[in-house]
Amino acid sequence: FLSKPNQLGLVAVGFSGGQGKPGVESAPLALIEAGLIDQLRDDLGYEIYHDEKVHFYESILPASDPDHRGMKKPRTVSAVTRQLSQQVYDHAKEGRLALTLGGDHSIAIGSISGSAKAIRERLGREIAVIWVDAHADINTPELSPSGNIHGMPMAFLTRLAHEEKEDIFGWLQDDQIVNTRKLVYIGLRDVDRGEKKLLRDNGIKAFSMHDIDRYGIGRVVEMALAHIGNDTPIHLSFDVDALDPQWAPSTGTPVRGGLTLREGDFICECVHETGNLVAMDLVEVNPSLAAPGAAETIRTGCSLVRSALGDTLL
Ligand code: 6HN
Ligand code: MN
Ligand code: MN
Ligand code: MN
Repeated sequence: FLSKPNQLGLVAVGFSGGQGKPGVESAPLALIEAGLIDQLRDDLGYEIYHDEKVHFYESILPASDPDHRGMKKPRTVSAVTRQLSQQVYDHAKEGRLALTLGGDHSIAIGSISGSAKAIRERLGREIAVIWVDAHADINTPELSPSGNIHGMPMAFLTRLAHEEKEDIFGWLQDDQIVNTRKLVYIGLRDVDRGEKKLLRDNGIKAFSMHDIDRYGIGRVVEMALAHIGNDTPIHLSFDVDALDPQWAPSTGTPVRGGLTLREGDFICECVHETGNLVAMDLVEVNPSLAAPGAAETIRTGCSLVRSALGDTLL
């Protein structure tokens, strides 16, 4: 599905407004300083399209941003993701693989809406989303226990949550929306009550840590890929907290009992092997949390991205 399989469009998103803990905005620079871009260019042979900056979107942030339907910083997250949507769209429409380095997971509202629209226009196809996370991030504003929008992106992206106000995600158009049948989760272990009901009522496919223990990661990935179909463009949205805190301690909402580094890399490798990857997010690395583990978490993040882009296969 990539018309230029060798070209990678990178967007570095220094954004933390989808949750309350500062520090996650510094992850893109930390990943780049750890050598990620050089590795993708020199070791994996990608031609990298990058504007050489981390975006903080200062000039488009609203002056005042009161809560709305319980959401915290709704206009800020909306404005940033709307801009990011265009940035990812611009890469994906050129046939490049679009890599978004976050930032908290609210930014997936931008990256996924952008790739969904570009793939529809370029190929007339719906994308599938593989969401690897300890959390389902599909709370509607009313269901959310926290009001943090990083727990809501899949609700807005599937229209399970909808808001008319243009400046609070009302900008999301039909061609930017994801079909619930094309969404699959891997790694879940901390899903809110309301989210569980949403997943059940809408028949959304989800593989929890329990499923991974039962079937093994190999069969789980096989089943996940079978669910979306073997001829479907894939957007991989990878929250580093899917991994056990042992491998990724520096993240805002760590949950014990997660994936090993190898299981995480394995998921990414299998997605790469399909040849259908069109976009990836790597989010929720927060170097200022559990600071002694920050270097390890950054290394983990780099490893996941490299694996999804074709490293480690012989
Ligand atoms: N993430 N379900 C919780 C909430 O506040 O909605 C946690 C969300 C975590 C989000 O890790 O990207
Ligand atoms: Mn950039
Ligand atoms: Mn997440
Ligand atoms: Mn998470």
